Amino acid sequence: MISSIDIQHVKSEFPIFDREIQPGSPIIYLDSAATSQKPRQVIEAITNYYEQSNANIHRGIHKLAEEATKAYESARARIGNFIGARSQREIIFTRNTTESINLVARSWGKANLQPGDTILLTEMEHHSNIVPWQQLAQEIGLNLAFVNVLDNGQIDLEDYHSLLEREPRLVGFTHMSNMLGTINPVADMTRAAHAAGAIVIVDGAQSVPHFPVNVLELDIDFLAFSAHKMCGPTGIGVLYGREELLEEMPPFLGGGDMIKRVELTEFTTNSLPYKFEAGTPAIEAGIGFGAAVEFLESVGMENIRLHEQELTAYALDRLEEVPGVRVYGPAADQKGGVMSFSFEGVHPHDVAQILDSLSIAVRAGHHCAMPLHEKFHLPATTRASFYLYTDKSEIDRLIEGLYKVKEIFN
Ligand code: 7TS
Repeated sequence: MISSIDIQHVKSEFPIFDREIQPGSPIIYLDSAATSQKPRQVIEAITNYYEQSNANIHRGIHKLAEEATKAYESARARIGNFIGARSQREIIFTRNTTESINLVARSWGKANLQPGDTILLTEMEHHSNIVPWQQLAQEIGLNLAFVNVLDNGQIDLEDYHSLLEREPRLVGFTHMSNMLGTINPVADMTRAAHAAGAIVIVDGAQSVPHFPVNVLELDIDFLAFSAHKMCGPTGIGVLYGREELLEEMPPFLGGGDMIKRVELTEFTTNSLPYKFEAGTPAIEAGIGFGAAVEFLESVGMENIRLHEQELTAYALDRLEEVPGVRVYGPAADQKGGVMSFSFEGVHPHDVAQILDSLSIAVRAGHHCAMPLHEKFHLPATTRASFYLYTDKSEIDRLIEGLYKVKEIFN
């Protein structure tokens, strides 16, 4: 397979890669699962808003307010198209994936769940798709069930189907694991969940940035994702929700913008999506998010997936060469560009620190997936994660770095 991305051109779009951490040593950024780097066009969209159109949105009738509102709302439309939503009313701006999931738990959950109801999650969830459900479970007395993850890093589908027999009201799972890189069969899992009478929320924090995701094709009810992992700014994310469900849900936060009319003792809610967007939002971040999606579309999501598949296969091969290294998760065709590994006899933080001294940025820890680490009897792992700007020579540098770790610890 030949990379379908002109990697040098893509890289040149990211100003941060001009930086040298030590003289002659540019950054090797292998921490994109935590947050991605930002291309010039995103940074410029944000700067341009502040320099040319800064104003609050949805309320002013002056020129600047009109421009700001138009830029923010066209970002929403672009993002809606990007994930195949039927309408912009289905695109709720939040702060991040975490807030999107909390919105569903607080709003849909409180309105629809009764004591004794079951929520089905998986053992490979990020804390943000566990803790909000635990909080709700404590409050209203729900049962939480978790689908087993197999040793090869895949969801145990047999266990999934048998847990669906408990008739959960809601099923929530990640599209792609941020530790194992596992890509889950969302369409099949959703079909089964719907057949069992559940609604489905998908955590798209690691999928929407890396391959084409279409909410209609997948037929999911909710999708949560964050701009900052997909070349966009921090401070903004999306909750996609099926319009019929959103219409029935009570607001999450109360305040300005989410109302139609307020009297001293009561209020009526605004229409979608504003019903869920209380207060002045991160306007520049919304505009930057639109620019990020435009950038990703110009490269092509299929191309990004092909490029990352090639990197993943290459990295798995090369990591296996290093004595003492063990990578977790499935084979390359089932996996995104996330390599969590252990190094026999060396603590993950030491691995990360030595790599850092070589200008290689990786993450060490539990990656907000403590239950999954426990499952694999690991206190922590070192994680290298890739994106559209990662190239093979950087994986080679990582491997050289790991041989250096070996040398130091022998
Ligand atoms: N879900 C998954 C699968 C994630 O990987 C993350 C962030 C989140 C949810 C939460 O996203 P946020 O934008 O609300 O923070 N994952 C990581 C990570 O792997 N390292 O740092 C953040």
